[in-house]
Amino acid sequence: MPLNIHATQQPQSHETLYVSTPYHFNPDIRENRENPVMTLTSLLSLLMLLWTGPLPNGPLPNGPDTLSGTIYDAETLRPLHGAHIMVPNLQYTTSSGADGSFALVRPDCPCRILITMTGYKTLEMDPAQFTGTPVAVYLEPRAGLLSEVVIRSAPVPDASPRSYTNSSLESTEQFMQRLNGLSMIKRANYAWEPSLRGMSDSRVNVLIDGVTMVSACVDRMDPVTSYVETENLEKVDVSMGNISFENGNRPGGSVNLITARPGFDAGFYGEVDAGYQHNGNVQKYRVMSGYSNQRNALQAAFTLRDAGNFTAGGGERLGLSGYTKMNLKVDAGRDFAGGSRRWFTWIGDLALDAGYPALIMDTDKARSHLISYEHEWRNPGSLISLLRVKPYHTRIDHWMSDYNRDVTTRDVMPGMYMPMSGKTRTTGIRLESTLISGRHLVRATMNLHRLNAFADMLMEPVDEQVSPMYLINIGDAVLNNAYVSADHSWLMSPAWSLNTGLALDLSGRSLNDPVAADLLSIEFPDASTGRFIAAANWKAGLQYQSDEAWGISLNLSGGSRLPSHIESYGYYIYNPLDDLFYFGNPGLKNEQSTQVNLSGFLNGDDRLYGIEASLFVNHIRNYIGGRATGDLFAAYTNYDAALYAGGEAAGYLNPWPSFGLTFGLAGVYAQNLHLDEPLPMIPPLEAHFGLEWRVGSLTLAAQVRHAAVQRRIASATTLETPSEAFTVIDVRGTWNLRPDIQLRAGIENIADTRYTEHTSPGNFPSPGRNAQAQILIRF
Ligand SMILES: [Cu+2]
Repeated sequence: MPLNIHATQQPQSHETLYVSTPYHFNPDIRENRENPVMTLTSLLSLLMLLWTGPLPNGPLPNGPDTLSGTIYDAETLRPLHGAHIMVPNLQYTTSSGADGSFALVRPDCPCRILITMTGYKTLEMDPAQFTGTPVAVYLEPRAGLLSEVVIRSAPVPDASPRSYTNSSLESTEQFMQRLNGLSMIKRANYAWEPSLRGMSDSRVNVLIDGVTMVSACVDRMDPVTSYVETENLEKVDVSMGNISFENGNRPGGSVNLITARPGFDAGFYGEVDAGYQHNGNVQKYRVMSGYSNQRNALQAAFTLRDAGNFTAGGGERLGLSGYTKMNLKVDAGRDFAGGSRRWFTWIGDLALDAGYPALIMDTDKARSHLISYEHEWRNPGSLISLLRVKPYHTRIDHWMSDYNRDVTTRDVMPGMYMPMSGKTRTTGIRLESTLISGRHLVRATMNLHRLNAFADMLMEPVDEQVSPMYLINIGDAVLNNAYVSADHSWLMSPAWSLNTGLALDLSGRSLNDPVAADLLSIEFPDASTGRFIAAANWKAGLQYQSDEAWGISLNLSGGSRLPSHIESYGYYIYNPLDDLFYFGNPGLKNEQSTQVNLSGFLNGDDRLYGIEASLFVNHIRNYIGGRATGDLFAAYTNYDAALYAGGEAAGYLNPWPSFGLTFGLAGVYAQNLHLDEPLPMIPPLEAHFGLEWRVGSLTLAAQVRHAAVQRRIASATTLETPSEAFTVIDVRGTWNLRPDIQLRAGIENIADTRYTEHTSPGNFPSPGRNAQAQILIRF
């Protein structure tokens, strides 16, 4: 018998907090007390109570017959109106009132309570968790149009337009490229590097599950995004500008690649998929399998991709554009009573014979390992709702050479082979905590890590009479880095909230190879290779939000970026953008960035339509860039100032439940104010338009992407050429043949347009028409 109980007025007073997660908490209080974190928690609760003042008493506590609580947005702390609270088997259902409160008859069964709301992750709770005063329930928002790509294992009818199903034919990079303001730098047919608002490399922090991993190739062949597979990702969290402090503070923003973890109590399960792409004869195979019971979970996934040379639009076949790549991910988890979980994760990746048509050499072999252990406590009954401690270690080894190239006729170093190797190691620990009390939410992050980097090369003349020369490109750089940040959100009234944050970057660094240190001190006699540097960052933001219908926010921030290990210590590093060999400068000053960001959103009733837009200005002092010091060489230097300004807009329209439209627009203006010329590698104005149509078990989608001309090019610092406008159309279809069998097919670049991304070096063209098909079987 269905039962509807309407919400009653509840004050905002709570003792218990539940944040939506894919799993539930054990409500056993005795277990909670045994948790070592609880003592610290109790102390902090007391401090927090003194800070926020005493809490008023709730008039309608949880009793033997009723369940009551209030539902909040876990990010903004706003009460959520219209969330559904239900007991699936019994069809008990209610929804939250204007102040987020609800009450429900206590079900007399060993069943679960589901709390759902469009735009939020579903939270599962146990009726036993509703004890004492009304509980506070926090729902985590799903993907925002401009900030996240969420990857799901199955299509979700009410998912945000920024959520995509995994096991698709697209790579991680292809997914990410659809985010407005994010473009891809392509040097090959894989391992694309993300650029946010025209900024890349060390101006963007790319993390895997919050872990700092540093590329080993001095020629930027191996962006960190290349070390994970799309199918292993749950979501990609992108933050543009330095608004979010959680993932490090960089002027361009951060990209956190969040991998999917196994669930508990799933028994034995698995997935096999095979895919083929005709352009480049690309084959992809993946096997994933796992076993979990209530307490333990173990899962392994292996992916193999093999690609030949691809054909650009119009029919030109590009030599040296194939690759072979393998990736293995293993997760082991244990669920302890009292909301505590431990995870061990290993991600191993191996790429062989990967060609880089845009560069002068190719990767012979690239190998990486990421090992992490994570202990997570979710303490619903306390002030610290989340605490995560994560030690980690990563290692990357990279070998490249030009043995497959004709070096006798090239412009750079003719008649000379230049095999190179590079390696990086990071060892660190990441700590995260979320504190919620009343109308205050604090997120604190600490990331301590040591980076070891080394790179060297051999110059082997084709003429065997001449002896080869050995050169160290990075002579054992050691960087001990500490990053600490605190981010505070205060919900001042139901409509207004204030966000403030502080972050500190500290780095003690040295170059330990004495020969390399001597060589650099000849270039820069006044700078010492060993030094300690610090950077402080601040932010303040004010937000107004009227219900779910519309909102606007203004953010100001000041950030300071430490020079990277290559900018500080690189030696004789070839840059294909200007054909010059670069020297690092150990005496570089920090880049100082001042940013203003204005953004807003508007949502129609029942998610019929939605629009989000952002405008930004980013002024950078002491901008780090290359400056030619002769016909062949350049050095990193601080330019007085640079300016970036622009914006993004994204929207969707769902006129019928089975039909949806999306659009996006992004543009950036970037100028080197010191040289009074455009900054190099800035993406042109770009727009995209998509539609999706669901008919029964069939989903059809089409995407149109248009990039305008880019005539604003750098000439003093880079040998850049203007790029032409292009339009690319892709179509895709997914057919759920049976619940456990899915077929996918699609054609990319259907018109076989020849096009070049402006951000790709050497006018490297993108693939032409590409037909693809894939089968996925679950068991
Ligand atoms: Cu390389």
